[in-house]
Amino acid sequence: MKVIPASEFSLKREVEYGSPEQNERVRFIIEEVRQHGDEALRRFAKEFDRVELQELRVKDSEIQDAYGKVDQEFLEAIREAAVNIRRFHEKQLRSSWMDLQPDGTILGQVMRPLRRVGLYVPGGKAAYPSSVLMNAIPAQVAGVPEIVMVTPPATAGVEGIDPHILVAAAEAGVREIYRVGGAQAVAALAYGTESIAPADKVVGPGNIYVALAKRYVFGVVDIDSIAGPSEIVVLADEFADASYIAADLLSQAEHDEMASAILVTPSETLAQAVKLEVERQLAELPRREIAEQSIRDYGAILTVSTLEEGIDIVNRLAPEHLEILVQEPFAYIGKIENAGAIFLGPYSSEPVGDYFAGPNHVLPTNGTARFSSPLNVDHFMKKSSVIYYSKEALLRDGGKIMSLARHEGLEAHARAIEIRLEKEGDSRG
Ligand code: HSO
Ligand code: ZN
Repeated sequence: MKVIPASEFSLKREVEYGSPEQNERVRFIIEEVRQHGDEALRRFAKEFDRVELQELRVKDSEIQDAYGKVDQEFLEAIREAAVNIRRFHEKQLRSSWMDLQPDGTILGQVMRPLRRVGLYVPGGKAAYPSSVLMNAIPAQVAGVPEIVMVTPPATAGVEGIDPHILVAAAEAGVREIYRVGGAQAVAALAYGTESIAPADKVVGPGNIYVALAKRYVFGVVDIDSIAGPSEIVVLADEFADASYIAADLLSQAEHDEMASAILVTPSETLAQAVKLEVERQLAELPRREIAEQSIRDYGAILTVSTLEEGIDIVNRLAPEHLEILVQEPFAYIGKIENAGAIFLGPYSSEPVGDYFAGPNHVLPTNGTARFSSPLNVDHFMKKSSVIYYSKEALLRDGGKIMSLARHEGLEAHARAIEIRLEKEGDSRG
C-alpha cells in the first residue's frame, strides 16, 4: 500500500456510464420487455441465465422451505439486525402537518408512502441478505403496501434462489418475489408485464446492465442512486491501533477490485505500521485477489501535517464511510461536512454498520455525499401540498397575485382571481 503525502494524491473517480454497446443492449432489452412482457422475460432468462423458467413468481412454499435451509445462527442474527434497522428507521418517520394562520389560511403537507416499490437483488456472489434488509425495511417503515423483489436464479441453469436471500426478504416482510434479473427485471418493474405489476420506484444494487437500465427507466419510475464501489476513509492519529485500521480498510477492499480504502494520518509511525499490517492481513484473506487489486489500484495511506489538514482531505474525498480513530473523536464530528456514515472510536468498526447497528448501509458513493444522504424512509414517501385560502386572505393577496400573473402575460390567471374579488369584494360589508 503506497504511503504518500496527501498533497500528492489525486483521487480516481470513475462514474460508470457504460459503453455505447452496453447502452444499446440495455435499450433493446427494455424495449423487448415493454412490447412482449413475460415472453421476453422467459426468452432472456434462457439466453442469459440458461434457465427455462416455469413460474416467474416464487411460491410461498419455496420461501417456507428456505427457512429449513439456513442455520439457526444466521436466522437469529438477521432477526436481531432487522429489529435494529427497523428501530433506527422508525425515528425518521415524519407526520403530515397543517398550519392554521390567524386569517383562516391553512397550509400543509400530506405525507404518503409510495404504493409499490421494486427491490432488485443481484444474483451470485453479490447477493447480500443484509442489503435486502437495508432496502426493504425503510420502505416497510414508510408504509409502502407493496414491496416486491426481483432476483436472478442463483446459479446459471438453476431456478432456485439463495435461501438466505429468501429468508431475509421474508423477515423484512417481502413475499412477492420473482426470479428475474438483469435489465429485463428493471424493465418489468418499470413497465409491468402480464405477471409483474409495474412499480413506482426501483431500488437496489446491480451490475452495469442493471445500473444502465435504472438510468433508462428513470422518469417512468423513480430510482435510488446508482451505487459505485464501496469506499472507506480512516482518519487516525498516533493513538490508534494499526491492526484495527488495516482490518477495517480490508473489510471494504474485499468488496470489489474497484473499492477504495484510504488512511489519512498525521503520524508517520502509524502510516508505516498500517502498511505492514495490511500486507500481513491480506495474505490470509479468502478474497485476497480482489482486496489486493483494490488496495493496489485505489488504496493509499495519506500523510498530513495536522488532523485539521486531514479533515480538509476527508471533506474533499466525501467518502461513503468515514472512521475517526483519534483520541477525542467527538471533537471532530462537527467538522465533517461530507461523509455517508461516520464511525467514531475504536469499537465502531465499519462492518458494525454494514450489518447490525441500524443505520442504512446504502450510502452515497463517488463523492455524492456532497449532496446526498443514506437511503432512508423519506426515499419511500412523497408529499402533497395542501392549500386552503380564506376569503379574507384572498381579498388581501388577490391584487398581488393578479399583478404577478399579468407580468407573466397570463391574463386568465389574473381573471381567475379577479372574478372572485369582484364578487366578494363588494359584499364585504
Ligand atoms: N459495505 C457495503 C455493504 C455491505 N457490506 C453489504 C457487507 N454486506 C456498502 O457500502
Ligand atoms: Zn461492506
